[in-house]
Amino acid sequence: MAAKKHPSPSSPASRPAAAVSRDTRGHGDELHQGPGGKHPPLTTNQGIPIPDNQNSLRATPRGPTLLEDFILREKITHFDHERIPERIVHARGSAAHGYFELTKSLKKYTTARLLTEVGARTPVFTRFSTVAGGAGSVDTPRDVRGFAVKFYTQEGNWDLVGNNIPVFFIQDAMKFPDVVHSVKMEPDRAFPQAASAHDTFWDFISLTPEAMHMIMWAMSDRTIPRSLRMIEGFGVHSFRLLDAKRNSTFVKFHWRPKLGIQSTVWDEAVKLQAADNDFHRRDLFEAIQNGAYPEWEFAVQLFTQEQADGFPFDHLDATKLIPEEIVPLTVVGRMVLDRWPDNFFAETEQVAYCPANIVPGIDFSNDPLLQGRLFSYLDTQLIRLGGPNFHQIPINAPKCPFANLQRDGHMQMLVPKGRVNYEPSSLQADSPREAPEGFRSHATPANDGGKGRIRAESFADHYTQPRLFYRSQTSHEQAHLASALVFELSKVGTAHVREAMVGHLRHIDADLAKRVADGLGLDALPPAPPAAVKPQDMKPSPALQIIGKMKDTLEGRVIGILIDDGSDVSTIRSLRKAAEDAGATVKIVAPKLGGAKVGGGKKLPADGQLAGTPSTVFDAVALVLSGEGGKRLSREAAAVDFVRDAFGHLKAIAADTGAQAVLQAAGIGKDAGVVDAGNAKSFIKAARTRQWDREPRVRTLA
Ligand code: HDE
Repeated sequence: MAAKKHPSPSSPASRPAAAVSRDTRGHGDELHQGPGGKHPPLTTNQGIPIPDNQNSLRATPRGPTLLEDFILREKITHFDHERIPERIVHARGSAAHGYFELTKSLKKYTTARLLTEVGARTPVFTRFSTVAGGAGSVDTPRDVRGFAVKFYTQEGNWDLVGNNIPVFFIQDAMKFPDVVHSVKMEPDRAFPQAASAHDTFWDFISLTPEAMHMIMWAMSDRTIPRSLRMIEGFGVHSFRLLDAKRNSTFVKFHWRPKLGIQSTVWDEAVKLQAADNDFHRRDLFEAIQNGAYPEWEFAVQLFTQEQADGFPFDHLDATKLIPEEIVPLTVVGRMVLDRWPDNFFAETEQVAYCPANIVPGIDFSNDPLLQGRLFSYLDTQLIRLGGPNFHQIPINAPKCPFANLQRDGHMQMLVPKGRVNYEPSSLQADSPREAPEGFRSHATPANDGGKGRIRAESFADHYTQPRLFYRSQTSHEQAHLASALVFELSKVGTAHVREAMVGHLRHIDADLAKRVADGLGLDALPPAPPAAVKPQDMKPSPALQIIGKMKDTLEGRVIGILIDDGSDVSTIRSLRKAAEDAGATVKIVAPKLGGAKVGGGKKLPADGQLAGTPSTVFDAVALVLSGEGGKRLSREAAAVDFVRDAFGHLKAIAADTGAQAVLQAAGIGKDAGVVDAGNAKSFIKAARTRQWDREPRVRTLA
């Protein structure tokens, strides 16, 4: 009996019982199945063709379902296992494929081919992440960003697993579970998600003086980046480069974004969490889809043991940085990300970075934090990816030949041939043998001092570098940092924790401590804890700023133009042209997605509907409205907020005469960043930066 056609297989309840057939081919024929093409037959994982993907095998048309239905069981079982345990840290991430190109040879220092062959391109897969939140959390919390690069070199995979901050919270891997437990959601209540502003984090930090330098960075605008395309990256630890004779030079690795470094302001980051949970992921995706490939310079700081001995800090302590003013950066290459992954799970989720993946010519230093990491990543991946063969997953597999005698285990994908799975052996001509030119470690002399659980005295200075960081900032950035501390500590319910933190700040900078104490409403400055080493004044390092280093450019930025029926088309056109000429992307926002009838009655389609496209997602905004449109939108909260937030987030605003009604409703006065929409040139000039001088007018900073 032929099946009676039914328009929706998903609503079988509406189907008359008499029309039901065991032969269901043809259901859905009337549904639109997308563009034509050559569709391969649907099969099970065993390759068995599936004739019906709509109905399970039932004993009768109305059930029960049969256990025999291997197609259903396979499909559901696979679904049940679709989630693997997410990363305990850095769970939320976005990644892209690309390449690394060497521009300057480091031949003098290393044998690593990727660092010696100028012009050679090495494929990379780079994953950016937040640290504290779960995989489904938002993109713009105040948090450190992971910056992990897998180089698929001809000599094996090298993973440079870094962050967007050059120092870390702790000096010893022993403390990592503690710092992570403290920042994650509190175990009894399961909140807050993706936030450090809570008691357990600040409790741990207030009892961990070595964290103070990282805290300065974490409370700075570095942790609220505008875009993943605009963050710096750091390998953090000292590594070694080894030449052919295994002579060692120390090295710190740096990534510097071509678009310049840029951050949001805190209120903007908070509102972005509502406007677009995926703000950074979408931004990276759109840039790559549009061919505006994100790019970073790769730079090294090279220094000898003798130089290191002269530093006023221990470079093996991951809470310390080497100011660029002491050891300058040398740019040796660039990384371009030019391909979005085909599948998020297979690639971004399953990629397994490991600082222990290193190639001949590069080596580790003794940094005790790095040493602990060398153990942790493989261990976590064994459980996260389900067994010892995760290196065979395509995203993790080296792109050079690899062969060894490791065998079997869960999910073995390879089919090794022959009898020989041991070494030494004499039975098989093609069994793998040792490679004399392979990876060798530096013969580092054993440290003086005996074995023990000892923290070196050279690690004891916890306040000099936080002071260096704070004092190197512009006054705007200092105010942001002090305000961030006030914000975070105001979410801490326990008074003694708040006070202990202010006590630490007194060692860093007296004015900072006072500002934060004032902001918290403390009546008196709490006592400073004892300091093992009195902080020193280092020469300020302007390289540690963001504002001072921002590039004067609109390249890679996005301008939003709010329009409505009757908007002047020539103003829109000239703003668009000026913005695009300056390298920005333009998006039209209108009350209706279908667009607005602009001057001349032509309809201009919108890229975003006003209610769902607040100004937080733009770098600068323009309002081009007729008198009528301006009046209408001045009564529309989304339009008033659009311009009020742009003003509050220190963005340039262009407005024509019709738009003045909206500006008035938002209480916006004139300043250098509020310009006439008819003057595209001055708008572009204002849009190239944030209006920092406006800030004291719109919010009270600590
Ligand atoms: Fe990680 N870290 N980490 N970390 N880390 C992980 O590995 C760990 C540290 C970093 O996009 C985990 O596969 C220990 C510093 C990034 O997949 C885990 C210590 C830096 C990523 C782990 C540190 C990092 C991770 C969790 C202290 C900057 C994400 C899942 C000794 C230099 C990589 C995983 C990606 C991920 C352990 C400290 C960066 C648990 C024990 C310092 C970017 O193995």
